[in-house]
Amino acid sequence: MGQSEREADPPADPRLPPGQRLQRGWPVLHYGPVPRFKPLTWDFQVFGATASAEKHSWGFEEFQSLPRVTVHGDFHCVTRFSMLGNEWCGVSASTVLELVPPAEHVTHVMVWAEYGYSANLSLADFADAGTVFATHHDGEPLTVEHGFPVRLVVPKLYAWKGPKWVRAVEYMRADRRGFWEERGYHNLADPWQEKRYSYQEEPGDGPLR
Ligand SMILES: Nc1nc2c(c(=O)[nH]1)N[C@H]1C(S)=C(S)[C@@H](COP(=O)(O)O)O[C@H]1N2
Ligand SMILES: [Mo]
Repeated sequence: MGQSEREADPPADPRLPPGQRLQRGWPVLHYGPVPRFKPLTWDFQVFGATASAEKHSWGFEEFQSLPRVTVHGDFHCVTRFSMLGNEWCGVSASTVLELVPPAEHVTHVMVWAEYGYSANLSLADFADAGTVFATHHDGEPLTVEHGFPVRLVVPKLYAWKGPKWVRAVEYMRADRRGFWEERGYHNLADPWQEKRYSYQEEPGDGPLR
């Protein structure tokens, strides 16, 4: 087929970061098994360097009754698919910071999920208005495969920074690598700068491996 017979490609959506393509439908992607939800023992802990030096914990009903927000955000997996314009409803990370203030000198958080999955974030990325502990996507409760009852979403970063099946947040006075950050992914995960892999890191981008 000659070049002239081909339709020109439609212009790329400006919301797509470099190297990403649009995904229709919502794939399920994670490492390991899907955890079973146990409502009686489920809790959401905030621990580490809290201002009170105490660990804080919400039960399932308590967490569900925290103030809620709706945010719109894109979703970029480092394996190169993106979903645009998602609506997430849940508890803003900034609400967690208000209700359980971090101690002075906290610079990073680790978000922990079932089975020890974790992702580290700078306090600034965690406090971003788009960062939400989501319980609903596009008006529907999350399915268990997508993280029910609670997952984090950080729309401005690659999606591995958003653990499904979240159980805890740890306040930290220094950065530490999470699950994928220890296994070759970039500490910072900025999709607009294609910070995908740890070999791209520059001094200061993350703690030593
Ligand atoms: N607990 C947990 N959360 C996780 C992961 C995981 O392996 N375990 N994978 C991450 C990655 S790489 C992506 S792209 C998204 C995928 O979310 P989805 O399955 O809802 O599309 O979940 C993120 N959260
Ligand atoms: Mo991913």
